[in-house]
Amino acid sequence: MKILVTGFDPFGGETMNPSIESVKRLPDTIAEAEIIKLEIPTVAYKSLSIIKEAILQYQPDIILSVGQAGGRSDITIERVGINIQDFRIQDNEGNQPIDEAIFEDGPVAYFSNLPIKAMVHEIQKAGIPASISNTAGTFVCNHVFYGVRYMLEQEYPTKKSGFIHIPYLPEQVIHKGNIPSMALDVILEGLICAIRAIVENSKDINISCGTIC
Ligand code: PCA
Repeated sequence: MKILVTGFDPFGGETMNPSIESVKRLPDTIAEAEIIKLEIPTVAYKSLSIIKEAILQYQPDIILSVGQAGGRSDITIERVGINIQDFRIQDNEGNQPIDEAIFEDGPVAYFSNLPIKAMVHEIQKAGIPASISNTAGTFVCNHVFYGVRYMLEQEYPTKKSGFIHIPYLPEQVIHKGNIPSMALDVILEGLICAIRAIVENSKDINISCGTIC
């Protein structure tokens, strides 16, 4: 099995992005799956073209994207990407779409087709906080999550994809006040657990990770 794992470059005035920092430190093999690591720009559509080129080049079975969710306290496995872009800030090339569809002819949303509950469970088993998130936001992470699902549904229906958001690194929050962070080693271990769960669970497990408002 081949898994393409993507991480973003820094955005929004940050000098680092924990997603590419952790992705580039992943081992080359996890649970016998080959791990291909790719940096993508925090830029609408360009990020998707770069992922598409990598799919053509490496033919991965699974595409897992990782992004920074500053302010979240745990590793969150995203359940759903929505067909909207409503950027609160400009992306790294100055794009700021407001209430525009990502793909006009796409459905309103796509669910992840990775075993999201098994991923949460495996991370928690390692003593690392993790949960399901029901929103990937409306910025470039949601754009990539939705856009990759759209591409796979159209062109590679046997391939699977999903998205993980991770907290800030400790060094990013020194001057931010009361904002949570997670050490790089812990994030890295969490990602390895999530990828192991993907390899070992072709179907998801049946546990509740739901929320009541
Ligand atoms: N986080 C942003 C985009 C890039 C990243 O790492 C987001 O959550 O949309």
